[in-house]
Amino acid sequence: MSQDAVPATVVRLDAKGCLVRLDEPQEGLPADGFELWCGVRGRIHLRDRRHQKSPVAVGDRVHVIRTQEDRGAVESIEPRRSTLSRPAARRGHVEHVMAANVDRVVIVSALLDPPFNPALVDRVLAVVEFSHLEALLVVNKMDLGDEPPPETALYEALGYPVLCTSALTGHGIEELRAELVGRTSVVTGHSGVGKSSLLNAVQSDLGIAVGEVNPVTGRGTHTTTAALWHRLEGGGAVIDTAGVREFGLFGIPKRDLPWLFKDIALFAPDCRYPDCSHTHEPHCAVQEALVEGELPPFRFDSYLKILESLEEGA
Ligand SMILES: Nc1nc2c(ncn2[C@@H]2O[C@H](COP(=O)(O)OP(=O)(O)OP(=O)(O)O)[C@@H](O)[C@H]2O)c(=O)[nH]1
Ligand SMILES: [Mg+2]
Ligand SMILES: [Zn+2]
Repeated sequence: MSQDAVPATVVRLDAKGCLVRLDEPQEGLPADGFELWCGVRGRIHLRDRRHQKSPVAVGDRVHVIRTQEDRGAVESIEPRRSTLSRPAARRGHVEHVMAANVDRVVIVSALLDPPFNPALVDRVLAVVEFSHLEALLVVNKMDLGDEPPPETALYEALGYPVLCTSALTGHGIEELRAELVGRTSVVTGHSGVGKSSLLNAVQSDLGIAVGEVNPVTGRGTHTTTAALWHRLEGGGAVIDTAGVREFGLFGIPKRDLPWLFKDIALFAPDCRYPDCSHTHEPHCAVQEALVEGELPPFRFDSYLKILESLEEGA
């Protein structure tokens, strides 16, 4: 590493390169000396190019040098302590690291508009477990009804905290702020559930663009198009991401899946076959739990859908 390389965090990526936030300000740069657009040095580019969508990810800790007045270069990337990944669009074998060095994944749903979708929550939870991250479930738009969706009681029973919010009325925002400050979180969920609106409510100077929900399709309009890292007052950071249609699972072997569903993992040790897939085998404790009403059908449905989508031995 060259002598004058300075530490920074990657805050956004685009075709031109990456925008970093320097730990210490330097004269003549935007955002009071903190922001610098950087290219990525050739040898970093060559690193694992076949398997990674981009050599750097939002949230990466890097060292950069200033190559011009308003331009720099990423010299090195520190090892990541964690990642949230999904398969790259149209190239399923390539890893798209949505966020690096995060502690927690905030899974945002809406009570309505768009409707609550436990299948998406279950997919993200499986990735959270696989990646050894923490989860926080947020049900936003609580101003549109009285009761949270019934599934949330089950998630709480499994040990996943659930927070009900309204970015519109401010309900639950103080609690959300308390959950975010002091850690690094990445926020995910369908388009239009209010991810960006919630972050604006938590910290008014973020000024993130928000968009309408399409009244015909009931879906969001994909307003946030790329992941963006924001520093929080009081410490910590949050990465807002583009709304997902479906959350793909990257690098999860089929045989691991039952263990990523905390409730299925509870019954699975009592199955006759240690490699039971819980789909057709005799003496399957998971199937028995389903019949006895001890395992909610929606969770088993989510498990089956994911299992079908995972390639054998992938
Ligand atoms: N009624 C109600 N509407 C909300 C609430 N939060 C956000 N909205 C509205 O929902 C729409 C989508 O909000 P966004 O914050 O852009 O949603 P997003 O999840 O960031 O969407 P993408 O960036 O497309 O992924 C906007 O019209 C918001 O005003 C809420 O708590 N209640
Ligand atoms: Mg958004
Ligand atoms: Zn079984």
